Amino acid sequence: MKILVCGGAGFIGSNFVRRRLAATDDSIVVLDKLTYAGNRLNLAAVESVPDLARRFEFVRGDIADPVVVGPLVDDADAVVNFAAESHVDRSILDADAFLRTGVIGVHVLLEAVRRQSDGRARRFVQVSTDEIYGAVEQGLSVETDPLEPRSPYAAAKAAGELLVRAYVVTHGVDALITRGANTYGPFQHPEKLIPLFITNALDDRDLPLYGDGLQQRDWLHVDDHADAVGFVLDHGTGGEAYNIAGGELCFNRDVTQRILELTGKPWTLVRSVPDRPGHDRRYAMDGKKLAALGWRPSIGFEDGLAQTVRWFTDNQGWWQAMRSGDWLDYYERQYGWRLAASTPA
Ligand code: NAD
Ligand code: TDX
Repeated sequence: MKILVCGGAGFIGSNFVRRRLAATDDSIVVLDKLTYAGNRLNLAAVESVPDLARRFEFVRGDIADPVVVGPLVDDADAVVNFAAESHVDRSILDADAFLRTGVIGVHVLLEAVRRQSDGRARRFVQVSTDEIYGAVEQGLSVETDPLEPRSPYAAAKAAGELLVRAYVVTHGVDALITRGANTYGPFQHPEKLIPLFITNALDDRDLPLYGDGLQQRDWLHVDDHADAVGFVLDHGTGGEAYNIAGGELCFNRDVTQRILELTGKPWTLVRSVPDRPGHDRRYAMDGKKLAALGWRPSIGFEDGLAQTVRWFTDNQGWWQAMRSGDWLDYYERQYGWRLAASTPA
C-alpha cells in the first residue's frame, strides 16, 4: 500500500511513519508544511536507513494547496491526515492558522480523495482528538457523544470532523476518524505540558502550572497512538469514529510531581500561574469500541513517562533546536506576565 501521510514530520505523524515503514512493506509519502512544529530530523531514522528510505519520499507543502495535494492523493492508495496546528495555548493567542489547516486543509484533502480521477476509492483517516468532546466533568466520552469543543483549537478539529462526516454521507468517501487522548513521548514539541516541564526542569527553570493544577488528562504513549491510527486504517469500518483512550487518568499536579522525581529536581521550581482561559477541567474517553475491534494500548504511563524523561535527557540537542524560531517570543507572550503574577504551588 502507498500511503500519503500529511503532517508526517510532526510528533505523532513521524512516529507513525517510522513505525509503519519498519513493520510493513508499505511505501509512504509525507506531505508536511514544516511549520515551527515540523522537523525533518524527526524522520532521520527513516531517511538514513536504505531499506526504509527507498520506500519513503518527503514533499514540503501545505494541505490547503490543491495544486500540491491533487497529484499526491491520485498517486496514493490511502491518506492519513495528522497535519494540524496542535497547541491549545497558541490557538488562544491567534487562531488563524488553526482554521486554515483544520478546515480549509481538511476540505482540500477530502475533495482530492472524493474526485477519484481514476475511479479508485481511497481510504482517508482524519486524526482528531478527545478535545472535541469538551470538558468531561465525570464519566467517559463515547463516540456517539455530541461534539462540544471549547477552545479555538478544538473547534477547528471538530469542524474537520464535520467535513469528514459530510463527505462520507454526501459523497460516499471511505473516511474514518480517530480521537486520540493526550499524547506524550519522544520528539514532542517542548511547548506541551510534559516536554515543557521535563526540559524546564532539566534547565532548572520554573514550571508554570495553570490554576490549581487539578485538571485531569488521559495519557497515551505516542507509540500506542500511532499504532492505533494504523490499526484503524487497516481494520476500521468506513464512516466510523474511534476513541483512542490511554486509560491513564492523572491530575496535572501528579504528572508534575512525577517529572520532578524522575529528573531529581525540587518542587520549588513549580509556580502556580493564572489559568488558561476556558481551560477544560477533565478529558476521559471510553476505549471499548476500539478494544472490541482488537486494539488496546500497551505502554503504561509510569514506564512511558520514565522512558520519555530519559529520551529528553539524552537528546538535549533536539529540543534545544526546537526552541528556536518564534520560541522566545511565544514563551514571553504565553508565560512572561503569568510568571510575573505567579505564586508558589
Ligand atoms: P505537531 O504539532 O507535532 O505536528 C503537526 C505537523 O503538521 C507538523 O509537522 C506541521 O509542520 C504539520 N502541518 C501543520 N500545518 C500543516 C499544513 N497546513 N500542511 C501540511 N502540514 C502541516 O502535532 P502532533 O502532536 O503530532 O499532532 C498530530 C495530530 O494529532 C494533530 O492533528 C492533532 O490534532 C492530533 N492529536 C494530537 C494529540 C496530542 O496530544 N499531541 C492528541 C490527540 C490528537
Ligand atoms: O505550561 C503549561 N501548564 C499547564 O498547567 C501547559 C503547556 C499546560 N498545562 C496544563 C493544561 C492542560 O490541563 O497541562 C494540561 C496539558 O496541556 P497541553 O500539553 O497543552 O495539552 P492539552 O491542552 O490537554 O491538549 C493536548 O491534548 C489533546 C494536545 O496538545 C492536543 O493537540 C490534543 O488534541
